[in-house]
Amino acid sequence: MAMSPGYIPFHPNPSKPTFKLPPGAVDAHCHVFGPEAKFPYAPERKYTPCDAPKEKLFALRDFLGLDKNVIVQASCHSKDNRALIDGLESSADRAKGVAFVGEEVTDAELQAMDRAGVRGVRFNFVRRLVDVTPRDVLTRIATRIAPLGWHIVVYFEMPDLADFEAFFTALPTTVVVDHMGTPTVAKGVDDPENQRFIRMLDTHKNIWSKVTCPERMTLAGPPYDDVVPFGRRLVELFPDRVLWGTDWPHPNMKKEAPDDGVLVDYIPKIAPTAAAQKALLIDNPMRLYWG
Ligand code: 0GY
Repeated sequence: MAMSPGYIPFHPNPSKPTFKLPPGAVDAHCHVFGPEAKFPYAPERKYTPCDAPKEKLFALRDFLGLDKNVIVQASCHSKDNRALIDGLESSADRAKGVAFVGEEVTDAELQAMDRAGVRGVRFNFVRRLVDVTPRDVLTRIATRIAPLGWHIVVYFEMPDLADFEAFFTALPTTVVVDHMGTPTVAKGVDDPENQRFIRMLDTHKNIWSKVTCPERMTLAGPPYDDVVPFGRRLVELFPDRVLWGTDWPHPNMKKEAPDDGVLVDYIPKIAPTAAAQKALLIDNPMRLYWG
């Protein structure tokens, strides 16, 4: 099946970052896509990506100076987590995973995923990507994965936060927000919507945030300086509850594929001290995924 019209493949030749990552750094948000011949995309998917197999992910990890990956199940594979599990099982424990499941998943399947290195499930609320699962179903899934010590990753867009906040804050696990809640950068870091997000993290110590995907939110383009205040604020306020990742292979970019080296060079702008970098890149992901 051909890529969706306008789909932009990942950068073929990323630059070597200037920022030297500390040994043991974790890319806590990335994906594997296919290869389709081995792991077909889901019939209900909203887009067909470019194949982005585990070998390419692990090569990028090594090229950038990263040590580990957290592979997040993307919507193009829906509830078929085989490509994810295969990536985990061939990583020599250098990758953990976040799966996407429905409530038909059996306890035996959850336990098998746990053994393979899955540590969470993703609840995706972005309508262009998925038919959103009803909240009562999500609540039942949350109740079943909580005893495994897993967490829940939520993907939504900031204008919808008012609608979701009560649901998120009632979840029984650690909750990790994808991409800083996808703020509207033009509104600025002090906008009431973003303040509401910060207040939610301040009040609920089980809620974490990925400080990922400046390339999705930027108006200015690379090196994404207009998004720096958002990431920097979260790293300052919640140093022990933030995660960084590349989002490789960057599905559904509108204009261009980001240069992964530039994304690594963004890290010291949001985490200027060695202590903040160590927490963001090593201590936090190790606690959540390898702890
Ligand atoms: C991301 C973001 C996107 C896609 C998915 O599940 C997905 O297909 O996550 C997106 O298009 O915003 O986290 O990679």
